[in-house]
Amino acid sequence: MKNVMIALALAAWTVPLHGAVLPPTHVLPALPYAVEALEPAIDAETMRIHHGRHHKAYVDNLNAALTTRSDLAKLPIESLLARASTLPSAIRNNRGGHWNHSLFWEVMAPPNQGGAPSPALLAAITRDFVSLAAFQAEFSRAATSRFGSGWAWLVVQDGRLKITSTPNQDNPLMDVVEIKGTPILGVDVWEHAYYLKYQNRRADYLKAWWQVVNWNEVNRRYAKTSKASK
Ligand code: MN3
Repeated sequence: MKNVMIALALAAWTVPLHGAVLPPTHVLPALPYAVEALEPAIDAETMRIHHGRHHKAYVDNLNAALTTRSDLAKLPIESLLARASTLPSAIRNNRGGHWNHSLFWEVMAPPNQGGAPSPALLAAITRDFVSLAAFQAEFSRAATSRFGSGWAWLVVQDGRLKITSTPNQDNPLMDVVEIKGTPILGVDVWEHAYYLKYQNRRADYLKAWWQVVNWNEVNRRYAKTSKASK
């Protein structure tokens, strides 16, 4: 009975007096593996802080920023990001941060457990970048040359693969970027992603990062975009 009373009290709390149900709040997704699972490429302490503090802060700050903008809180994610240029910076940065990190955890897997590019993805990579090695070199170049904080991406744009990078927590779904598309792989090159282990050696972080790319997830995301365009 006591539990029922608490449940009723909580339910009443989420429904304002005028009867409108508040939009759902964003939740920090659990990591799909243990914090130490990506070692030695990415150390446990970096993962613990990156997920538990940085990503959590984006989620918490996003929820706080949306409390006064229920109009924006109701929008599907694609529509929200597509109007990034008009968003308050707290919503643009924290929604981007939440989206980007949610992808980032999924496109990584413990060393040697991420599989390999599917025949379909490999064919597209070969078509658009000549070879897998050439693609990886160009992607790493985009990631190392991104000045300051940001991300490097592999996106699908009108059926073609493209490499791009964005500053801060922007991403290729936003209307503010030069190269738009659906991201299927992304790497965080903010210093908080690698500084504890690699200090200023971003190139070394990237070299190790390829060992923990979850190609199975990249393949899945690629297949989804090709299905959507048919
Ligand atoms: Mn980060």
